[in-house]
Amino acid sequence: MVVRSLILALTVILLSCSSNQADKSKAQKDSNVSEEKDVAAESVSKGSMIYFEGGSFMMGSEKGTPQEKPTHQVNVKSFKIDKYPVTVGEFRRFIEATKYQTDADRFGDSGVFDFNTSGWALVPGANWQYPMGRNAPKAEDNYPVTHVSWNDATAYAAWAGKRLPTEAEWEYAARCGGKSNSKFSWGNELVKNGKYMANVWQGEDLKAQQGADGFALTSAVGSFPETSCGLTDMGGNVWNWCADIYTMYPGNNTPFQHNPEAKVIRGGSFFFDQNGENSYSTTGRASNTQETSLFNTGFRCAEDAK
Ligand SMILES: [Ca+2]
Repeated sequence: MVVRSLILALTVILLSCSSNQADKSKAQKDSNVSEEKDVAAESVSKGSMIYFEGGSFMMGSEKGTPQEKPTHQVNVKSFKIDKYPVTVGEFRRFIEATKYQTDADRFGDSGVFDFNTSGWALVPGANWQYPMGRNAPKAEDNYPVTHVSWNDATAYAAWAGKRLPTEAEWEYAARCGGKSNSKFSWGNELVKNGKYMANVWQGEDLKAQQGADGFALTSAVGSFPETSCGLTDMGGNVWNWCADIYTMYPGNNTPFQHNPEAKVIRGGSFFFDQNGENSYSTTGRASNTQETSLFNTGFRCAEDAK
């Protein structure tokens, strides 16, 4: 709860910083993206996508957090989704081709959890290249890009000729075409034969010692075993933005403040979450406002199957 409150507080701060600049910058960004779209078609590999035949499945869970209820039937059309989260190296090509300015760069800071003060901080200069701020090392190219807002992720996807997955597509993929009822995308156990299956937070609180899974922060994409459908990082490492506005499922009457700027995030991350294991399950769900960028949130892309 503490962390959620801090995230919300952070979101408010980010929103209050946005003011009128947002519209101006958005227009500028849209212009950049459309001008450079032709470049993208040739320079971005589409080789690392996994195809899923469309179908219907029961989305959600009766065993998870209240917002995962109720299970309900959903139909998805055939689609492809990135095998890996978008990497720092891939995002760099987008920035270099389009001169796109991320929301974090526009604000001049981004959300990092300060482990010394045990609080979220808007760190000046933190961005996709410097996930822990300018006084810390640059991110390596094969790591998932972070400090990208939903706006940034959507702009990248458009440039790449792709789009963000819907929340239903993300879960359908995590459940291997809707067929798996395992808690996690890789199975039911977090640790198999003494090895962690994902980069997640160890322990019950923020003070817990980290590193048993090999990583205190993000990990290079694909560092952990693939799911049976060939996807990686579908739980832990970084949250994945989805296309949808966050809302309760049909039939869920939990009091809820609708906010069209609150977008779905899926998959959990390396960082502590109040929902623990449920944050990186196949059905776990959360949200952030679309201008929010954090050190533990990235994305992957999808596209319609031709
Ligand atoms: Ca870890």
